[in-house]
Amino acid sequence: MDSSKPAEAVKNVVKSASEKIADALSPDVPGAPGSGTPTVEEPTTPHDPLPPKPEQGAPQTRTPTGAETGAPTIANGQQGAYLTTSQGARLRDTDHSLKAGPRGPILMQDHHFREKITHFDHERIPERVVHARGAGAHGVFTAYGNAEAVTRAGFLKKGRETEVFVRFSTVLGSRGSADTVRDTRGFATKFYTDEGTFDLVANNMPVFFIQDAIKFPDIIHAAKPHPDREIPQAQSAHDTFWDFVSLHTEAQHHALWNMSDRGIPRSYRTMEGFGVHTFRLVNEAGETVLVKFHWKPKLGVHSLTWEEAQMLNGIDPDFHRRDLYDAIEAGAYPEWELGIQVFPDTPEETFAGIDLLDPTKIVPEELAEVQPIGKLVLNRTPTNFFAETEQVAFHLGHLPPGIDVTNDPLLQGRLFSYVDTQLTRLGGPNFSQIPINRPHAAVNDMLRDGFHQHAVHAGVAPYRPNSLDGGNPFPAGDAENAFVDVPVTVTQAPKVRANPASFDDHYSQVRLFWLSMSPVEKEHIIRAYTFELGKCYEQAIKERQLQCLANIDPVLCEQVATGLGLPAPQPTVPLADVTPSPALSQVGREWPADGRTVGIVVDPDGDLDGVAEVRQAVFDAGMVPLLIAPHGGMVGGMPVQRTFATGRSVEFDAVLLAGAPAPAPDAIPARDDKAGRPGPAAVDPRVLLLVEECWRHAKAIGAWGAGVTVLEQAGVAGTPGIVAAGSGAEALTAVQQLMAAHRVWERFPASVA
Ligand code: HDE
Repeated sequence: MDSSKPAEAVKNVVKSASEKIADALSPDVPGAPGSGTPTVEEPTTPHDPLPPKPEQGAPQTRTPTGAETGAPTIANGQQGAYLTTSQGARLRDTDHSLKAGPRGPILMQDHHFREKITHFDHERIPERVVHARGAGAHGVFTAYGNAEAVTRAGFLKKGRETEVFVRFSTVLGSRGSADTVRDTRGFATKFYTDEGTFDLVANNMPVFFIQDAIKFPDIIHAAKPHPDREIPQAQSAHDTFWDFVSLHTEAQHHALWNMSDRGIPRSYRTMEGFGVHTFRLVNEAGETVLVKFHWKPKLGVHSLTWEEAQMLNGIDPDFHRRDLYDAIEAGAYPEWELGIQVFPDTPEETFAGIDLLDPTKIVPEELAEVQPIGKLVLNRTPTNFFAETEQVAFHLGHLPPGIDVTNDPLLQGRLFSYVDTQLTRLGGPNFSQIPINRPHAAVNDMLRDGFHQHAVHAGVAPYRPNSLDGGNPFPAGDAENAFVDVPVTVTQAPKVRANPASFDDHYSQVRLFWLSMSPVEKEHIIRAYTFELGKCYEQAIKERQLQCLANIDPVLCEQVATGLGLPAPQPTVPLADVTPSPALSQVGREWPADGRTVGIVVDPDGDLDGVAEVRQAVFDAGMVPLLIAPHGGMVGGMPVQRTFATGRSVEFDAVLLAGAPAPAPDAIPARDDKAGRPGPAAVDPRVLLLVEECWRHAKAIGAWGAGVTVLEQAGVAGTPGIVAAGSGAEALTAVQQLMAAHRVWERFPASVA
C-alpha cells in the first residue's frame, strides 16, 4: 500500500473515469451500480473517492446565499483517501468499539462509536405527508422566446438556458411503496433562474379532487390507508376513498382521471404535466394574461395495462425510477415541451364559460391551443438520492418577476402549505440553504438565524430602514426587475365561507372526459371502477358511487353495476350536452420509441450472428436491447441481461424471438408457477409464458428462424401485431413500426363503443 500516491492507487483498484466514460459510450446496457469496476479481492490500497458515474449530476456548488463558488460539484462530497471522524481526524479502526478489554463493556469515552451510532440513529427525516415516494433528475430548460410577449420572466426569453431539477412522485404511498400503483403522479420542476427560483409544482392530471385547500386534509385522510390497520398501501381501492369522493362530488372529475389509463403511466417519460391552477403572467408593459401550464412529453402519453401494473408492483416495485435513470444513462434523455394556454385577463376570470379559478375544470385544447414556449431535457441523474431528491423543497410561492398567482382557492391554500410542511420535514426555516434548494440568484433576504444556518451574514442591521449598514438592502423597482404583485382589483364582497355558484357543476366536464375516450380506453375505465369498487366492503358506498357514475354516463354506470352485481340507478342530474375533446385520448397517434426496452429471446444453439446484428440495430434505434437466455453469463460473446428465471414480460415494450430454446435444466413445468403450461414442451415453458403475457398486454412480438415456431406453440401466430419474419432485421423493422403506436389494440376489439 503506497499511501503517498493515492492517484496511482486508484488506477490499480478501478478503471479510470475516462475509461469508464468510453465504456458508457460503447453500446452497453444501463444499470452499473458504481463508476468503478470492482475486483473480486477486497481492495487494500487507499485512494480518493471514485468520481461520480458519467451520467450523474449534482447541485451547483453555490454558497447558501446564491453566489457561484467555482468549486467542482464533487467538492460537496467526501474527500481524501482515509476514513475520518466528522471533524476530519483520521481513524485507525471502525470495526471495533473501544472496550474495557476484549470481553469488557463499551467505554463511554468511545467518541467514534457514539458519533457513528448517533448519526445513524438520526438518518431518517419525516417523509412528505403526500408525494412521499419520488424520483428526481437534473436537466436544462431552453426557452423558445415566444412567451416574451406575455411575460417579463427572463428565463423565458429566446434561447435562455436554465438549470432545473425535476421530482416525479406518487401521491398516496409511503417512501417505500411501489411505483406502478394506480394514483396521480407529481411532476414538480425547480427552475434555477437568475431572477430567483421558479417552482412549477404540477401533476400528471389537470384537475384536482377539491376546489378549496381547506378540504385537502379530508381528501388525503380518505385516500391514505385506513387509520386502524394501515391498509391498503398506496392505492384508492378502498372504502374510505370512495366514501369521500361519492359524497363530495366535486372529486368525481379527478377520480375519473385516476380510473383512466393516466393513473398507471408506462413511464415518467410518457406523462403529461399540468400546473392545474390558472396563473397570471405580466409583461414588461405591465399587461397581464391568464395561463395554464402544460408539459407535453416527446414520447407521447402512454400507460401500462392494469395487469402489468399489478405484476410490476411485485416484480419490480422500482419500475418507474429505474426507467428514468436507465433512460438517462442510456442517453435517451427524457424530453418535454412546456406549453401555455393563454386567456384574456378579464374581471370574470372565465374562458368560453369555464371558470378559470375552479381547479376541477379544464379548458379543452380545442378551445385554447397549448402553445409551446420551451423545451425541458433531463440529462443527469442525482449523485445522492437523499441530498437531492429527498431534500428538494418545492413551494408555489417561489415565483420570478413576470409570473404571479390567481385567486384559485386551492392555489391560495398551497401558498401557505408548502413552506409550512418543510419546517418540520427539513427541520427548520433554512431549507433554502440546502444545496439542492440554493438559488442561482443573489440572495439578500434579511432572514436570520434558525436551525442549520449555513450562511455567515455580515452587517449589523438586518432591518429596514437602517443607516448602520448604509441603508442596505434596498427595495428594487421595475428598472431593477423587482417581483410584480399584479394589482388585481378585489371586488367588494362580504367575508364568507362559500364558493362561487359556478363551482357547483360537478358533472359536465366528467362526462366530457368520458366521451373523449376511445373505446379501448373506456373499457379500461370500466374495469378500473369495477376493480376499485369491488374492493370496497360496504354496499352503501358502492351504490352511492354508482349514482355518481349514472350522472356521468349510463353506459359507464351499467357496465360497472353489472360487474358489481348491483342495479344501475337512473341519473339525478340532466346529462350534460358536451363536445368531446379528442386531445384527451392517448391512442391513435404515432410516437418515437427512444429508450424503450426490447427483449431478445436467445437460443444458445440458434442464430447468434443474427442476434448480434439485431442487438446492435436496437441500440442504433435509440432503444435498449436485453438478451434473455436460458442461463446467465455470455452467449455468443454477448452479455446475457435476463435469464428465463429472472426475466418477466412486464419489463419489455416488445419481444423478439431469435430461436426456440429447449427447456433449460431449471425449468420445472409441472410445479414452477412461472413455468407456464404443464407437460412436455419443445420450448422452455417460461418463454411460452413470456410470449403469452406480451400478447395479453397488446405488445408487438417479432420472430424469425426457429423463433417462428414459438409463436405457433404459444398459440398467437397470425394475430394482429405478431410478426413472423424472414430475418432479424425484418422482424425488428416491423416491430418498431408497431411500437410507434405503443400497443396493438386491434388484438382486442373493445366491448363498448
Ligand atoms: Fe401538493 N403538497 N398540495 N398538490 N404537491 C405537497 O409539500 C398541498 C396539490 C404536489 O416532489 C406537500 O413539500 C395542499 C395540487 C406535488 O417534493 C404539501 C394542496 C397539486 C408535490 C402539499 C395540494 C399538487 C406536492 C407535501 C391543496 C398539482 C410533491 C410535501 C390545496 C398542481 C412535491 C411538500 C415534491 C407536495 C400540500 C394540492 C402537487 C403538504 C394543501 C393541486 C407534485 O405541502
